[in-house]
Amino acid sequence: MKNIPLLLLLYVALSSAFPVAPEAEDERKTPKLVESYLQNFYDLQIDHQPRLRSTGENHLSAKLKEMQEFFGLQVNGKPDLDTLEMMQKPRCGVPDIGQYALTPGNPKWKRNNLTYRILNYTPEMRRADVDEAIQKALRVWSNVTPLTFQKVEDGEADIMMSFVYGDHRDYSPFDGPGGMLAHAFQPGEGIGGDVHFDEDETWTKDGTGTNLFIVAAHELGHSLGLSHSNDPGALMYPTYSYTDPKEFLLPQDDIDGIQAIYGQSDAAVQPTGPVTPQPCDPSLTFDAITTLRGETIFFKGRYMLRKHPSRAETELNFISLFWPKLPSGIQAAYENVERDEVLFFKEDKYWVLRGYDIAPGYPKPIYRLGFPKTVKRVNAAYSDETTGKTYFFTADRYWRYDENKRSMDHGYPKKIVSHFGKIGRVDAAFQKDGYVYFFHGTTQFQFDPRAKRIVGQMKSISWFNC
Ligand code: 01S
Ligand code: CA
Ligand code: ZN
Ligand code: ZN
Repeated sequence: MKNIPLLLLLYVALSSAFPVAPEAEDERKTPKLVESYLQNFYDLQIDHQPRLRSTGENHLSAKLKEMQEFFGLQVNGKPDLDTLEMMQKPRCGVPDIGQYALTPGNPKWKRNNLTYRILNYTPEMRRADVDEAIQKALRVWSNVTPLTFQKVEDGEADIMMSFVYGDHRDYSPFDGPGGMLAHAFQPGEGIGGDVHFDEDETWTKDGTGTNLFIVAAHELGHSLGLSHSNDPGALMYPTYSYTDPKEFLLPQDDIDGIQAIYGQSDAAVQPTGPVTPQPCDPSLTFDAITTLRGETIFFKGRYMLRKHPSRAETELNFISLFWPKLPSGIQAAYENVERDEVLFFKEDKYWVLRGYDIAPGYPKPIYRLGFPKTVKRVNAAYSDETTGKTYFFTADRYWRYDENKRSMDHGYPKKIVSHFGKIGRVDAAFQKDGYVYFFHGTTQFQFDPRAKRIVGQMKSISWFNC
């Protein structure tokens, strides 16, 4: 069995008929509510098939403990009254927790000091660039665990990596360009831990072709015992999505997964990673918000949440999926409806979106808009369609820009509090249907520009039908 790559192993584990384990009896008596709740929100797999489990811990009880921990209940793994009560409360339909998955059977390396070897190189990349991509991919995991990786040049290493194509005699042939990009074997002897890259892909060190670093980091997750995650932002999510290696941060879901196997890093300060935003998380805050041709786009880290006025659900995407040229961590954005443009700001630079594409020649420095060179960032912006004035927020001041004259109005900056009232620092702002919405942490203020006063206060997530 150790000679079959990960995906086949998954299949075998789910389909074979092992003798009924004692815990399966308990699972049958569990109330339907508990089962369906844990299925919906905690990725509980119920196939009424016993599974291969090395810990011997009841799967359902483990999920119950996870849920009890999340809600601050007594962690006993039993569906007691408090737990049942919590499950019956109305809630948002988005799962609560990271969706990482361990490989069935929970295989893991028994040593923390592992070796790796690069057996051959791809002709499309310089050797040094391959070495660097692999080293960086290993560091992704060693940074958050007690694991270390040492490169060896010959002999048998724990993790053997190679570029191969088509049928390469492990019963998992590659499929030519596209489709399957690589695969890896779960921890174990021999082929265990090994990584194969499909040589029919165009491997690169940047965003063209297939980025070797990103795929290697994902495969190494398998080599260490992780399976695929349901968290769309996780590295272990099954599909490839490009992130600039210079900006890459291991998502929290993957950190949680690998630490569940190997424990925390030896570092004094435990590293944390980006959490995939969940629209109904009441603690959600935003980097920037803008309207775009009738939709409202909320920016958070490398993500954007898209809300269409007539659609109930909110769409979560990587910013890079729509606009590969934009960085993550957009700090301000506004729409100029008249010109059908959206401006994005990060640090002292801005980009212009014309229609659905970033205009050529950007980013440009924000002093071109009339800011003094001492202004290094904009926190929020919105444009008033009716007056053609755009408002920029920096710390406790705001600036006013004239879209018709294309210049900053005189007499600015002014104090935010003098015109908008006690809204504090502004994280994000947008204008919609005559009102301006200001976001400050998890609080949102509705401002009426005609009455020049705040007319409402809501949670920042009020737009997502939670
Ligand atoms: N390897 O780890 C994979 O997940 C395979 C699919 C299995 C059938 C082996 C794969 O190549 N998946 C594609 C992929 O992009 C979709 N994997 C790498 C990644 O970075 N997510
Ligand atoms: Ca392929
Ligand atoms: Zn292979
Ligand atoms: Zn995978």
